[in-house]
Amino acid sequence: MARRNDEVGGLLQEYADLLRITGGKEYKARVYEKAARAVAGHHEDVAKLGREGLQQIPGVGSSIAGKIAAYLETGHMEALDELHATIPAGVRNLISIPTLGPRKAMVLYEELGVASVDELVDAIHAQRLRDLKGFGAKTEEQLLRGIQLLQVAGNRVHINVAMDLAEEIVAELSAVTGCHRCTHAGSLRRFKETIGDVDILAAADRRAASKITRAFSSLPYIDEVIATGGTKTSVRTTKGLQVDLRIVPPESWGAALQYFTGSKGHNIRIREIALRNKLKLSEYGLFDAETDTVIVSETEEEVYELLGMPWIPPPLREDRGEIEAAGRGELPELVTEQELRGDLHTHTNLTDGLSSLEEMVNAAATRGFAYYAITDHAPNLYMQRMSDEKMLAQRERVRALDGRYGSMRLLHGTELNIGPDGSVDWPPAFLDGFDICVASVHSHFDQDRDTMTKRLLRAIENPYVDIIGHPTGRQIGHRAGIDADLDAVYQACARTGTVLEINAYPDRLDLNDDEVLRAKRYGVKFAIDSDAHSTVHLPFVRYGVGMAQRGWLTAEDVVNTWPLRRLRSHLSRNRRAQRSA
Ligand code: DGT
Ligand code: CA
Ligand code: CA
Ligand code: ZN
Repeated sequence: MARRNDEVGGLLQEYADLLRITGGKEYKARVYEKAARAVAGHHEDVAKLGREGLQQIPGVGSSIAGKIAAYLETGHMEALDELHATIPAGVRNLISIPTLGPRKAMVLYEELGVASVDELVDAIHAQRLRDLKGFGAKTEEQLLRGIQLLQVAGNRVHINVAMDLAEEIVAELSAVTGCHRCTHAGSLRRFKETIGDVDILAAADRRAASKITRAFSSLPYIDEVIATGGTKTSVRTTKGLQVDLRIVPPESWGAALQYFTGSKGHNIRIREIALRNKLKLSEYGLFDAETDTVIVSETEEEVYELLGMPWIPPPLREDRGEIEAAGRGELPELVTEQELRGDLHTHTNLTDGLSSLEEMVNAAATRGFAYYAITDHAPNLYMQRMSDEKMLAQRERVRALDGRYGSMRLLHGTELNIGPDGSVDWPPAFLDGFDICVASVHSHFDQDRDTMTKRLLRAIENPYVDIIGHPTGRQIGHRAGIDADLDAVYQACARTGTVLEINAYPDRLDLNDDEVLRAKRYGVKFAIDSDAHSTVHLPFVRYGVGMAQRGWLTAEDVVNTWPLRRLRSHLSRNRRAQRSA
């Protein structure tokens, strides 16, 4: 079984939400919310800790530890069950709508009986909200916009949720005797930012196929078997995610993997090329179009080769010019996770991180990084209570640790806040003390396009700003990105050498592939960063790499694949110009 931390963290968060909705004490809700984050970000599997061990997690006291232990033992959290009995589950879904808080959700439920997002939409259209205190035409408009944002995400899940599940299933099925190969395909293999359903492909002969199907259908976290035949089975997990399993004979593995990886658009083009070559390519394999005999294609490489092309990496398979590029022998040499030499945006528990400086640096060292930047929040994010003294004291600790982790070097940085007017937290003299500065928008997301563009341009022009963090500020399924003239932003970044981040945190993935492609055309450089708030977040960079690959980036485009010397000289060029001015 995978770590159960996210599951337990999810329950604690749900408890906090329901406490708020039912008008419980705010401080109590905050205690549970804090515990939820701490549990989810804790480096050890909560299922292995026991009551004593659970209490070692910051923010988890004896009462919460007791609840978690009981849940892990019985599958129930009594206090949560009690709240569930008083309030329908759909009411909690209401507060996932941006701009709808717990108090308003309760009013909607108590006054109008609204207990789901759909019922809320109906109530808005019937203008039933107008008579409620605290709701008006403007609220209605905001709510509808928020709901739209939710529905664009629809039933799709964040990529890490799908990946964790897929890797667990692949490990289970690979262990079945007679399973030749097993892997995930579909949008997950292409590293799309959200995943509709998980596609798993296995290669096996007939006898093993039924054993694999049985193993699949009886996995503990499967709620319902939707359909099952000889080689095709679809299930739904307890969390509501659909998983499709296909089993093919080993000699068709290459063709099947190609087919089920998609995208549909890419496959349509590939099939046309096959036809022109008198070949038939389908989910059943690769065939000679005239004799209908199967052509053995145990690997995807063979399939693409038969079509006269080199193998195309899955993240490129979106019919965005990759087939033409492959035909010309001009596929980009995509950046890989192994090429990343460092992470340039990470936090510690000095601000809102969960792990200590030492824990983060230790974990970074085990990833084999050549350099690692600590970039805690700056003072203008008031709730983090940063001060000059704290920052300088952290710098001392960083300097003292530097050199103790083999050849890995530490950079002391910060994540500045881009103020409403484009200014940042500290004056130049203080900024000059940092090795690296990320700057991000953390407030005033609703500024008009013109103001927002000027704001970003001013930050980009600031010689101390090295990287713009999560440039659009979007949160998948939760908050749309800012409105700005991004072409102007990309142009300014290319001119000043200011780096744009590909924030790898799975609910951000910002910039995304479309924007990366667009920015690259201006000659922008990128940084793939985890924005880790815990040691367990450091591996998220793989999703950032996936996004970079979908944006056709090579190592040359990504500054944190560069050797430290080159990186440092790039970062300091604007500052040098500033000092000599
Ligand atoms: P998703 O699940 O919405 O995140 O996206 P995909 O790409 O995983 O789509 P899915 O699960 O419906 O299908 C998996 C792959 O199977 C898809 O990427 C390509 C292939 N496929 C599915 N339906 C068709 C089809 O009608 N024509 C062709 N050529 N390929 C298809
Ligand atoms: Ca899929
Ligand atoms: Ca599917
Ligand atoms: Zn951050």
